[in-house]
Order: sequence, then structure tokens, then C-alpha cells
Amino acid sequence: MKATWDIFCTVVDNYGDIGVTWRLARQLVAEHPCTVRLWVDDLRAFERLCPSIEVNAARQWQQGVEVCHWSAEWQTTAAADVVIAAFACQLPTAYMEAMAAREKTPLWLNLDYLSAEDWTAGCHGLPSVKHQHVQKYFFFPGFQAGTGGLLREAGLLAQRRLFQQNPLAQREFLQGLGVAPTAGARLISLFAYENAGLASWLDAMAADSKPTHLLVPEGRILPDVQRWLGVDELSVGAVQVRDALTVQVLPFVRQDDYDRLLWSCDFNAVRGEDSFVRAQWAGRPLLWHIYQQEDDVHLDKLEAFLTLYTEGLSASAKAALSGLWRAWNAGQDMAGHWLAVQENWPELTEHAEAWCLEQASRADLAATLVQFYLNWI
Ligand code: TRH
Repeated sequence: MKATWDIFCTVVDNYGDIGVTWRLARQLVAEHPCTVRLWVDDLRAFERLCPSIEVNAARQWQQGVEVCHWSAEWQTTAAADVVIAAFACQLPTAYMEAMAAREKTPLWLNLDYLSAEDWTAGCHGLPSVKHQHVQKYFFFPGFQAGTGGLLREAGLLAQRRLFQQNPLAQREFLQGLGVAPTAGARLISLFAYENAGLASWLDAMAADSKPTHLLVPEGRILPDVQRWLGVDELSVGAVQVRDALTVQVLPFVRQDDYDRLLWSCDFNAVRGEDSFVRAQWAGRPLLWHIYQQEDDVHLDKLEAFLTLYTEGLSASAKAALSGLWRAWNAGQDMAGHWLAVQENWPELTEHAEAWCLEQASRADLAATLVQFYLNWI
């Protein structure tokens, strides 16, 4: 008998909330005995990652997941065996009543934001609030033992390696996006929030002796790119060359294709939460633009991750990578740090694969969720 799961997602901003919950929902139905309903309040944001979404449908099936529009007027619905409130979203009161009314009390979890900070392992699995007799628990994804781990589909790394070992598959994939990489160029993807440090990084790439082909999916960073290029318009497909740097604007692609884009590149600039994790599974060096939070608490998260990630690197590679990440997240000059990263390129590339393998040796988030439920019943 399959357990029923309800995952609730409010799209606060951008694509991370829906990106994470959609990925989790798909994996639960594909790999575990679960029936999943995914409740989403903003189907338009969802459509960007999954173009087959019918934005006006109250209910629809997508890849084995029942996608339900979470509208302001809640229709009476029976509660599931496992209820996940993603990123502390507030469930409808009537649904919480339905949870309390169930003969068999459901497992209620708050799926938290990803952080490498030590305290997350201490809080993972602890009880949170209650609704009547229904207890909610904290569930923390993470990079260290004692956390819920990271989202990673079965066979992901094998699939990635096959793709990276197949130049034809890569060429065909890139061609499909209209990309013909400049010969001998370093291929870089750029997904980031607005960033005052971008111009200095683009200056450095343009002045480099080695060519760079920079692929920029449409999004918040584009106005900064446009300003640096000095052009009035920068639409999907546009290609601009400035000395050693070729800049190309890509469409926002479906989630699986975004993975392939990351796998195709030598270096990936990513942001938020889900693209950050996917870049780690790509096994290539990365640059993280962390989501800004009040009182700069995000900077503690950045440092916590850097401490973990740079363990085992030489002093020079560690300083180069940390310097680049700190400058990027402070909107500061990137030129010197980019040079230092290039001087440590082989070591950073090897390290990215080693980090990926180390993280992949832990149980993935969907598996730890299912195990948590099995231990709980
Ligand atoms: O979009 P993000 O910045 O999302 C978030 C949200 O802001 C959220 O509120 C915040 O809490 C969180 O960051 C930390 O970055 P993220 O998490 O990387 O999500 C982007 C998603 O978009 C991810 O699932 C990958 C996907 N994507 C595509 O599917 N196609 C694309 O072309 C691109 C560029 C991304």
C-alpha cells in the first residue's frame, strides 16, 4: 500500500521554492512507494521550469505527480499520511483540521532551507509546533551527517558522467539551444541575482588570453550584462563579442535541460538553493550567489559552506575560491580573484568532482524523508 504525501509550496519569489518541491515530488513517486499531491499557489512560476504545466487547471497530472493549484479559497480535502510544508509555509486552517481529524495521525514536516551551518544537524528531526495533537517536525537538508541530505535522483551521477564523456551529445544539446561554442573557449553559465561585481568579472574575461563563452539564461542578471555591453536590448539568442569574451543569452529551460547546461560547462555561476546543489552534482567548479537575507545572516551560511567545501584544498586554491565567492557576494571587484582561480584551475576542477562524490555517498533527501516516515510509524 502506497503512502499518500501532500507537499505544500508557496512561491515566495524566484524559482527555488517550486524548484525544490517539484524535484522532490517527482523523485518520491519515481523511486518510492508514494502517491504525491503537490499544492502550488503560483502555477506561472511553475510553468517556467515545467512548460507542460496547464496554468489554469485546478488539478492536473505531471510526471506521476498530482499538481493542485493552491488557491485562496480552500476546498475541503482529506489529509495525507505525510504532510510537508515547504520552507515554513502556512497550511490552510481547514487542512490542519483535516489532519487532526484523521484516524491515523499524519506525519507533519517542515522542510527547511538548505544551510551548511553546524546547528542544522542538531535541530534536524526535532519537534516544532503542534496543531491540536498533530506534531510538526523540523526537517533540515544539509551537507553533513545528521541532516536530511540533498536532493539527488537515482542514477543522476551516472547520467551526468555519460553525458560529459559524450562530446556529440553535448554538441547536440548546445546546438538545440543555438550555442556553437567558440573554439578553445572556456564555457561558463551565469545564473545570478543583480550584481555590482559583474562588470569587473566580464572585464577580466574579455581581457583574458584564453577565450570565454558565457551563457546567460534570461533572468535578473541580464540588465547588468546589458549595461556592461552597452546595448539597448538583449533578448534570448543574442550573441555579443567583446575581445576574448562571447556573451550569449539563453532561454530559461526546463529543469532537466538546465542540468545538461551545467554538465556542459567548465564553470557554473549559480544562485539560491536548487541550482546551487545541481551545480555541485555537475562535478565542475562553481560560484554561488547566495540569496540575501536580513541582517546579512546569509553571510554566515556562505562562510559555513566555504569552510566545508574548501576542506582539503591547498592554501592557494582555498584562498582563490573563497576570495572569488566573497567578492561576488559583496558585489566587489572580481578581477584579481578570477585570475587566482584560473591559476588553481586543475586543482579546483578535481576538487569539484571529489566533493560531488563525497556528497553522493550520503543518503539523498527523498530517501531520508521516506526513512524518517518509516521510523515514525
Ligand atoms: O530562483 P532562485 O533564486 O530561488 C530561490 C528563491 O528565491 C527562494 O525564495 C529562496 O529561498 C531560495 O532561492 C534560496 O534559485 P534556485 O533555488 O537555484 O532556483 C532556481 C530553479 O530554477 C532551479 O530549480 C533550477 C531552475 N532553472 C531551470 O529550470 N531552468 C533554467 O534555465 C534556470 C536558469 C533555472
